[in-house]
Amino acid sequence: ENKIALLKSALEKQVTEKRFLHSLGVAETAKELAVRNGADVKKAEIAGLLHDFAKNWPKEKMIEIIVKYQELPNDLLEYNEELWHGPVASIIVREKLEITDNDIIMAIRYHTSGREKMSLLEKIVCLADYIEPLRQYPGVDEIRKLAKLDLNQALLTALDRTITFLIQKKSKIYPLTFEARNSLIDEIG
Ligand code: DGI
Ligand code: FE
Ligand code: FE
Ligand code: FE
Repeated sequence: ENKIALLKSALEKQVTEKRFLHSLGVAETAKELAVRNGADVKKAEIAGLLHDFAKNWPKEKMIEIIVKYQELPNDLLEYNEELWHGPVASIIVREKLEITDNDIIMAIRYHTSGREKMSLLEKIVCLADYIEPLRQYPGVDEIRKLAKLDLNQALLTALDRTITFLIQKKSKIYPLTFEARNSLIDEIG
């Protein structure tokens, strides 16, 4: 409805065309996953739509927000800058777009890193980001298939892929990503 339309036009001004189309895909996919897994469909749509709101921001502007808001861990700055835009967006949507729902804010905040004991909405947004229709990488179709069967298994496979990819690149890995993975394995049992 109207609120979503307003959020879409706000997003369109912040990100590239490509990133905007990706965000629309994540919103749609998050809605589908919410229906299938019994989550709040409206919250999934809003979090999916806004998850990459700060993706195209300059590095300096992101650092400013991370330093200013103590609720964001400063240790983020010691890791890949790809990890910064979710935490930054989680602050900006609250301050500038009046998103007050904490489930939405946390799903945006942790969409890249994941974390221990992720909420259902956090899992949905994180997974939707991996499998929205415009995403292409080796193995994406397997994760899309798994997502129709088992949210936790699909997300575990997606995190495995990211961790493997980071190891191959000799990159550092943010500890929350390991915690997300360990925690999913415990949940799957
Ligand atoms: O913003 P998107 O491109 O849609 O996707 P994203 O927010 O999941 O960010 C993806 C990139 O972040 C991904 O290609 C891997 C990179 N990255 C760098 N360090 C880490 C990391 N991802 C995780 N999960 N953990 C890291 O430590
Ligand atoms: Fe992202
Ligand atoms: Fe801080
Ligand atoms: Fe994304």
